[in-house]
Order: sequence, then structure tokens, then C-alpha cells
Amino acid sequence: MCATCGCDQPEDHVKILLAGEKSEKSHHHEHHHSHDGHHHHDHTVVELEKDVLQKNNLLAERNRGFLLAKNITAFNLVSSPGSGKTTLLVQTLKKLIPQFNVTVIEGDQQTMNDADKIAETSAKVVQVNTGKGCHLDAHMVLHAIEKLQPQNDSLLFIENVGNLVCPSLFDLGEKERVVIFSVTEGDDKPIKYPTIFESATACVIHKTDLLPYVDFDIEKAKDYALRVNPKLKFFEISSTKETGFDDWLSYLKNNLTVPTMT
Ligand SMILES: Nc1nc2c(ncn2[C@@H]2O[C@H](COP(=O)(O)OP(=O)(O)OP(=O)(O)O)[C@@H](O)[C@H]2O)c(=O)[nH]1
Ligand SMILES: [Mg+2]
Repeated sequence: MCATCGCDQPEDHVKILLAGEKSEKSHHHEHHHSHDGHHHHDHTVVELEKDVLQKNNLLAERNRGFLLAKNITAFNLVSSPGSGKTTLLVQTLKKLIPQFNVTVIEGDQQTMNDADKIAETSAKVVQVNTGKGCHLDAHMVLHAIEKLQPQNDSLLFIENVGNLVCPSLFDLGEKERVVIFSVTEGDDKPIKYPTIFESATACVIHKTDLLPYVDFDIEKAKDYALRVNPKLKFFEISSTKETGFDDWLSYLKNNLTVPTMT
């Protein structure tokens, strides 16, 4: 159960499937009860929240260590639903795959839709269906990585569940966290949802092809985002028109220590 955001997710409803795999059995997470084997219902919400996040942080460090040992660079893509994470990822993979070994973890409450789109690029992909859960956590990612079996010296993209709030609290063990927000969402998102912008290392302002049709001031959006995170790097991208990719690809490559395949 997630006491942090109140989504109250029974963990055995989480499914982790490779693209094309049939979704019959649920993935059963172990329940980490307290040392006396009982749930403590008398915990205050704050204590539970601390507990959940501490447990998550430990597992995230375990993921980070594993990834570091195998020289795998992980990017966690976070955004509200529909900002274009999958579309951006598909375009990015098309440009990276000839040179780099890339795997993908897709997070959604339901469906294999995004994993199926990623699989078309030939990248190996695992879909995590979180059921009622509104974010990925380090435990889900640990099991997804076990299933993916990413190779040494590779890249891992994690597309989080569309949600601008809860994913910000859950470290997955990634190297970089990229927040994506599209110009249709309003330029004041960074000050309304500061935590996700604060915790990100980079920000994609997406769907820039729609700028002529919406009331969105890019400079204002950047200014708001810098107020909550002065170190944030920005990329202005249209995935449908394929503009802005040079800087974005340089950023991805500059974060890699992986040798290219060619
Ligand atoms: N105009 C425009 N539309 C885009 C762009 N990128 C994505 N879209 C559209 O935005 C919609 C949502 O895109 P997705 O890639 O599914 O968004 P997402 O963030 O992965 O969505 P969830 O996984 O459901 O959170 C689709 O209709 C895309 O075609 C873009 O650069 N410009
Ligand atoms: Mg998606």
C-alpha cells in the first residue's frame, strides 16, 4: 500500500510484463512487514510515509549500485498524463538505437499500449502496470530490471506513470530525472507543482509545434522553473515535427559512459 500519496495500492496487483507477453498472473511482491510480522495500524500517516520512503530509498540505492556496476545509465521520465513521454521516447530511440544498446521500462496503471509502441523501435521493453498505483517505485523497477536483463554498457529509459506529483517522491535509482511538460499545460506548472521540477535534473518543454495556437510563454515557464530549481537544464522539443533533438541527444550522450556500438 502507498501511504505516501494515499493511492492505497495492494502490491499484488502490480503486473510486470515483457512486450508481447500474456497478462495472466499478477506479479507478487513480497510484503515487507515489520520485524514482528504484523502491520502496525497505529502508525500515524507521517510515520508510515517516512517508512515507505525510507524503504524505497534503500531499494533505489540498491538499483543504483547495480546499474553503476553494470555501467548502465538510467533516465527517469516524469510528466503529467499525455505530455508526450512515449512519443519523445520513440523518436529518441530511433536516433539512439543504431549507436547504443537501449532498454526501456514503461509504467502505466493499465495496458501494454506504450510497451507495444516502444517494441516497434526494436528496443527491449518491460511494461509495469501499477493497477491503482500512481507512480513507479524502486521495488517495481528492481523486478522490471530482473526481467529486462539489460546488458553492460547500456542505456535504460524509465517512463513513469503520468502524474506530476507522486513520482517526484520516489527515487528509482536513476542517474537523471527528466520532467517533461507540454505547452498545452500552461506555463505556470513549475510553481504549481514545484516538487517534481525541484527533483528533476532536466526539463523538456514539449510540443513546441503547438506554440502558435496556445497562450504559453516559454521564457516565463523557464523563469518559474528556475525559481524552484536554479540548476535545471531546458530542451525545447517537438517530437511530431522532430525539432530540438540535437541538444537533447547531446545531453543524453554527455551523461553516458557507455561505448557506442559502431
Ligand atoms: N502536437 C504534438 N503532439 C504531440 C507531441 N508529442 C506527442 N504528442 C501527442 O500527445 C498525445 C500523448 O502522447 P504520449 O506520447 O502518449 O504521451 P505520454 O506522456 O506518454 O502519455 P501517458 O503515458 O498516458 O502519460 C498523443 O496524441 C501524441 O501524438 C508533439 O511534439 N507535438
Ligand atoms: Mg506514455
